[in-house]
Amino acid sequence: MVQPTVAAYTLSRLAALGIDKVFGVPGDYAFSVDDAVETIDGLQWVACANELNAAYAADGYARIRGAAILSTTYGVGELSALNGVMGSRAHRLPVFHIVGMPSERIQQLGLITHHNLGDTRYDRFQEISSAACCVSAVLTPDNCIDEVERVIREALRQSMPAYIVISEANGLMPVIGRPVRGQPLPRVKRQRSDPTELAAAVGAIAARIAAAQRPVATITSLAKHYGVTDKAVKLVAKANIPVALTPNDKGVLDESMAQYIGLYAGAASHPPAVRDIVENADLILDIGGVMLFELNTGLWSNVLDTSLAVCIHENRVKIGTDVYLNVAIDDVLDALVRKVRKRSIPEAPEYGELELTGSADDPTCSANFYPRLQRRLKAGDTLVIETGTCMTHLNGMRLPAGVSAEGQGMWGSIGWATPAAMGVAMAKTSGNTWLVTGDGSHQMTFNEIAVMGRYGIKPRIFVLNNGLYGIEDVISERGHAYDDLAPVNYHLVPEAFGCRNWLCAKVSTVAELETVLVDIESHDGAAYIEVMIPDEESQPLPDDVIDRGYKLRTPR
Ligand SMILES: Cc1ncc(C[n+]2csc(CCOP(=O)(O)OP(=O)(O)O)c2C)c(N)n1
Ligand SMILES: [Mg+2]
Repeated sequence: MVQPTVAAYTLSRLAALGIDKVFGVPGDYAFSVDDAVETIDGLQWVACANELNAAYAADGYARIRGAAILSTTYGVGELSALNGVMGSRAHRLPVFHIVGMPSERIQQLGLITHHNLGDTRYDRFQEISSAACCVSAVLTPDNCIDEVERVIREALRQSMPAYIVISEANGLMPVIGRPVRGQPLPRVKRQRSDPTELAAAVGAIAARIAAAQRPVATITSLAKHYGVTDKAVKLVAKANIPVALTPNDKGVLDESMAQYIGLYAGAASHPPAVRDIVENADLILDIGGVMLFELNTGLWSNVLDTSLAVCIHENRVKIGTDVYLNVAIDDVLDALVRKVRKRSIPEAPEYGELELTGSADDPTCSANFYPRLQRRLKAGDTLVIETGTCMTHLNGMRLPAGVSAEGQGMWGSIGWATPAAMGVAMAKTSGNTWLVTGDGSHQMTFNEIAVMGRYGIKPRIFVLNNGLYGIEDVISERGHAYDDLAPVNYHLVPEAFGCRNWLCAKVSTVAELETVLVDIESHDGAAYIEVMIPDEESQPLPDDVIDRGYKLRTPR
């Protein structure tokens, strides 16, 4: 058998996980990788508009498929991708970032090359790029097979990005040793448990569940990215424990499930009764590890007694001051599903569809847009939510049965959602991808629309045009010129970017919005709708909230 090259082997080993796209921008140092993609069956290159977009797209893809490949070139390429990869780290997504670098021959000869700082130090970007990853490796023909196994194992074990460096010369050389075949991701066991710790942890959790009078559970996006949402859902459904999600975890479960009660975010919970249920619970079963950052807790207004929490992390369980180590989350959940008994479930607070407001001639605004959007989402669809005003509306909105959502609340890098929606749409095998984004976020990365058009994907995109960095205007007091945006005619963008058969429209009234929502249903192609939102909607928060949350009086 002919041995594959280092580049081809690495890619095919990653493809064996079930990855079928490489998001990237080519570069001369990365040609061995770029060329190899074309030789691997089932792997398609997606030529992104820039490396940051490619990283965001890979992030979106990994949310659906469980892992993704990102390919950039040395220095200029990898550094442009860094914000996106760091976001994948914050949101616990295994994105394999493969970077091409100058050949070892150039390095050994001490030659000076481009994309460097005019000296002969070649490894300085490795320190920077690897900071966004949990594992990294510089591949050679001799170490390739072992290192690729180590990198995959660790990225999956920690559910975080990995940084893989392949030089132009080494990328073209055959690997030495016996190639590993690999398994599709759902069949990979990410962590193994210590049996004694596992039995002790499961026994302790089961006892806490059995003793609780008012338990509540939460399932986080880590559970989803670890591929164990089904097990977590089975557990809370079997034990009949009410489940709340925090904003950062929006979309991880089917919100039509009987046990779902709504969004918990301290004083910003929705419906508001969720706050009482969570804060009066005598057991908080935290599956995945909730993040208590300010945007997830209504500006730290949460009042949670963490001694009542049972936290099931990917490889440890924390119950009050007891910590159980080396207990894999899938093993813990499987064992608990077998052990728990059904209990009666308290009545859930009222949490249904948003009220339909507005009549035909009314100008479009948030109050009449979101209820109409909610009624159009169907089972199997994914809603991609950008950071900004729309996130506050969409997080509180109950998703219809079978609809999932993706957001980036924790890292919150605006511009993420547009390329991420592309990655989501490319990863999904059925159902529609809906994107809701503010104009300020969208203008950062909207050149990815051209890439969507080129590859023929069919997202349904809503750009909310208020001419403002609205949410910043709200939290910084209104009227600062730095929050104003250029007056872009967004609905003309797909045409300019060469997208064919896209349904494009600008809607300013409720009647126009309703017409376009109907038209989208029967249109076999992408849709791109610019929805005008009055800037007066963005009213500043009370001064004391601004001060407490964002200015001088943040908590010490
Ligand atoms: C990369 C990045 N730069 C800046 C910010 C700060 N920021 C957060 S939200 C926001 C404004 C979003 O405006 P837009 O997308 O128009 O949404 P709106 O609130 O107006 O609906 C800004 C600038 C950020 N989160 N990420
Ligand atoms: Mg805006």
